[in-house]
Amino acid sequence: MRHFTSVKDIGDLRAALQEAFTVKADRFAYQHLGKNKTLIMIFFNSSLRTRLSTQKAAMNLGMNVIVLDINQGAWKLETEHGVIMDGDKTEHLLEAIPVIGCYCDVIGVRSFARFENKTDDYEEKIISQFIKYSGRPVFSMEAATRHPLQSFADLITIEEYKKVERPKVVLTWAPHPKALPQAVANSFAEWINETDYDFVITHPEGYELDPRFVGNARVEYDQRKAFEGADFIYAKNWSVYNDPHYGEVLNKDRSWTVDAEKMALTNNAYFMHCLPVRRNMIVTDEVIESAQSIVIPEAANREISAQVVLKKILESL
Ligand code: AN0
Ligand code: CP
Repeated sequence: MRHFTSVKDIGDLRAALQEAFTVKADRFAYQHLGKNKTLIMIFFNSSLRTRLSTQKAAMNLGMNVIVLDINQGAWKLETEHGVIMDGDKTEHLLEAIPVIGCYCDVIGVRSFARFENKTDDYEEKIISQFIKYSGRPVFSMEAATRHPLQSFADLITIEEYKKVERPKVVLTWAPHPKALPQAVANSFAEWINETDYDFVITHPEGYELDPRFVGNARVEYDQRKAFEGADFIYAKNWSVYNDPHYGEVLNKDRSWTVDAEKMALTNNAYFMHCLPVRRNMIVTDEVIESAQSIVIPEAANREISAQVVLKKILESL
């Protein structure tokens, strides 16, 4: 595998999951792969889990790691082609990217949707330039439309916790005060659609996701109905996808918060969220603190998904 930006890059999903369990059982067995290899992680946005888990995964593989927060100490980057750079941007992405490529063997990029231009976001304008101009393998640490390292970790977690072969998995929208990307939800849908799980997406009207990601999932506008018999509840907020309200927050309706009364409708479902989570907006304290909440093991599996992806990239160098 050279680049990793979506589920299609991982190849056979069953085999990738098997590899995840092998890596998890002995995560220091592949130190030779990363010896004298350098990972540079570029962050255009904040992170706790992705930064720590990906660095840990790289160290498990024996790699050297450099982390750069573009907004803290680097030059302000121009990303548009053809502009006269007489404003506050000091350097162009078209120089910065190949320069970054000079100092490393693998590049991880976090660059969220900017909500300035839907086409730019959905064409993955930033990460695709890293792929084009860095000369290095590039992997997504959440780009504009997807967060594949998260979705892979989510799938590993579901496989670990599921009690039936084909669990009912429900992706539910939940309220949040600020506009968030669709990336986590898109990506979760894209990965779950590669399984044979019973997959339902529930959200208020107006929050329809891009049909390319919804795929064959059933969409149910009644959240309570969606929860009935669920084995996993995966909560996430996202802002509007459809025009003319792309990137907007239409409502912060707390009747969509995941609470104990709704969880009681499920088949004693596990509660999942990628984190960071706003308590008592997305989910009540009671649910996230309950025995059914698996948000911490889910976060722990980020180290494993990152290690499988880095291992596959290193094996291809
Ligand atoms: C980001 C998002 O929703 O895409 C990152 C989640 C992993 N969340 C926030 O910005 C709160
Ligand atoms: N889940 C996740 O990607 O968390 P961070 O934004 O903290 O990296």
